[in-house]
Amino acid sequence: MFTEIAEAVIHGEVDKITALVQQALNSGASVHDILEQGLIAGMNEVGQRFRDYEMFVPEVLLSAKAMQAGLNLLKPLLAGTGGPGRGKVVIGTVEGDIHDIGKNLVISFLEGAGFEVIDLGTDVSPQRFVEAIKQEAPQILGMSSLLTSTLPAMHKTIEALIEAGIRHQVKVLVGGAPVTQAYADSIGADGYAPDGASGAMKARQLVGRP
Ligand code: B1M
Repeated sequence: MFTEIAEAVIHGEVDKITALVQQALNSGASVHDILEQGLIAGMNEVGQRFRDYEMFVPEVLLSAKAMQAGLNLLKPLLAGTGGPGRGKVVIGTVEGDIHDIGKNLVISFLEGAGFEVIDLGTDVSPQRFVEAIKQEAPQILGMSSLLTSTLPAMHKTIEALIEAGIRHQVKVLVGGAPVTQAYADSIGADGYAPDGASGAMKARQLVGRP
């Protein structure tokens, strides 16, 4: 069942994925297993094939669409651990980077944990982050980066917060495949999380409500 879901992601079968995920849920599979062993496993294989030049951008985009369709079905089920009122998170993918599937998954977990989330989308400049912090006054700023080449944009954004005199107003949480705890420490972020579930847990710790 999970292999079929992963295959549907790999082949970008948007219509099929909804039926398969629904079927898995009906049969009692856990959301965690559908995510990890189905959708994410499929996307990891896509990444491997992309790197090996066996898949190209148009096919990867279809896979991304299929993954998102599956995620949309799981999204309401990721809720339930938090209850409302944990605080506000402004989040975005950093400048130069248009990957958003991981960010969207993190958002689902944050919302599930009771956070209000303002999503700035992708390719978000440091200035845009600064403006959003001033406007929204969130407790947490979340940044996602999937490209090694856009990692420095996280650092630039933290520097922009310092320059604007608002660094102390928010806790900064960072994540994405090339991000590590050591990198997060080196740029002065307050937290790092390797995946969506731990992202929500970290966010709760950062606002002092674990
Ligand atoms: Co691109 N891409 N891509 N891509 N892509 C990667 C990231 C890559 C690893 C593929 C590879 O070479 N194997 C590689 C990056 C190498 C590197 O720099 N280290 C790469 C590249 C090179 C590129 C292009 C440069 C390719 C090109 O054009 N030559 C280009 C860059 C475009 C740009 O951004 N400027 C590009 C384009 C694309 C598509 C547009 C085709 C598409 C994106 C579609 C979309 O997002 N809407 C795409 C995709 C789909 C991928 C792969 C295959 C899948 C990414 C994904 O969605 N994973 C990816 C290979 C891979 O990761 N296996 C790849 C599933 C997702 C659930 O995981 O995003 O890691 P992830 O998110 C996780 C965690 O990282 C974490 O939690 C999430 C959930 O568990 N997390 C956070 C993420 N953000 C977080 C924030 C947090 C906390 C945790 O707190 C705030």
